[in-house]
Amino acid sequence: MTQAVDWASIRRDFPILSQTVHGKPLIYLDNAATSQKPRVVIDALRDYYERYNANVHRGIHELSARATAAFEAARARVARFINARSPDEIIFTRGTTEAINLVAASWGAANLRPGDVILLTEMEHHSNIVPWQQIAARTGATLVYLPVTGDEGLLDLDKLDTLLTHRVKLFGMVHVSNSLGTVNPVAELCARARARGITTLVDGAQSAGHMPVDVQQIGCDFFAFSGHKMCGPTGIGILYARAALLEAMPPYQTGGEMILRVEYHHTEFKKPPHKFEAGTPDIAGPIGLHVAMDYLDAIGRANIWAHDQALATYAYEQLAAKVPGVRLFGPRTGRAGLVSFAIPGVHAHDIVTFADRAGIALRGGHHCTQPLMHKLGVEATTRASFYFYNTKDEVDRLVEVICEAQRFFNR
Ligand code: 7TS
Repeated sequence: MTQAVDWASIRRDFPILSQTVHGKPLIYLDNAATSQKPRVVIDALRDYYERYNANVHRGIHELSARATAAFEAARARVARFINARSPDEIIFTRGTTEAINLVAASWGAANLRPGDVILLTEMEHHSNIVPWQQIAARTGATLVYLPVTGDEGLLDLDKLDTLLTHRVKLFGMVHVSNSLGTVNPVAELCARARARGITTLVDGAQSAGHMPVDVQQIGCDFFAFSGHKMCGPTGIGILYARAALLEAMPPYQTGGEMILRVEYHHTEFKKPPHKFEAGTPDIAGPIGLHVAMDYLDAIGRANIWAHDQALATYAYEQLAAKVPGVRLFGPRTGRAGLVSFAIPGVHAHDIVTFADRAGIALRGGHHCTQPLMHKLGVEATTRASFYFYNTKDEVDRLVEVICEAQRFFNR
């Protein structure tokens, strides 16, 4: 259920948005790369450094106790945010990329054998491809891809059953595509994999913080996401993993913090999640992310999702109607909060540079999905990605500027 939200007042929580760029009011439409931060999150970081900065899990002194309590409270908050069964299923990482690297290096090394198959989709971000290529090369496993249908950017689900062979050990899938805006039916995909005993990993970089996420309802084994794309600080990410998997997995990095006892020739590790967090962690990161999650839930993730979807659908329809020859990628309906498009004869980098002069922040390029770009037959797309502080007026201005850019470069 969505309810009336005072979006204009929420926008004022973001100090960075009330500035001009190249003499024009900033229109920030690069939220898929990173989101902006509300004042409460920035304040929480300063508060930590000004009042209780200390290392965690080791000091007996008061500041260390306070920092440790805040750090572990953030872990519990993440568990509630995605409905994990226990905080012990939450590992702090640097981001989605490190979370997936952890799974590939630890779970992959322990479970993959020559001839095994890692099934991915053709719309994965490089961070859910390259770590698997690396572990495949080390273990003798191979990579197979579930196809994307074409410009509408849907997964070819009819092919799934034939691809889910007994050789498949892991099925990795992106929840929301960062370059198409496709929302994949991850609960269904995970159910079909689980029925065959296949382990599943969902890349939630573009979904967490944008829509309600419930890992038990999705039914995945691993779920990875980044704090900085959901109003939190950079440098903090999350790996959710089912407890039984974490128990069985070997450590990722080793050293201080993750040990119970070390001898010169032998070490006993802590239990998860600490087994997977070697060294001094990012402490301010989880503390800031905790406040970000509270902030998002006060607005309501269903409200945010409805708002983002409405802006993206409106942008898609306006671009389709007003930009002659535009090629739009991803589904027309049911898309997440971004639009990705190409204009014949104009390079995406030229459009982004032109838009920048108008104060609009876009992204042009392959969006770290080069194989998908090759499949679509483009080198790059221009992408506008929205969040809850963006407005319909900003979309109107975007479409105006894209039309101006097209006239400018095609004159
Ligand atoms: N997976 C997806 C689907 C992503 O969109 C991104 C980042 C990542 C993984 C990696 O996240 P990180 O926080 O570890 O870097 N996507 C983008 C983007 O679309 N533009 O800049 C970064």
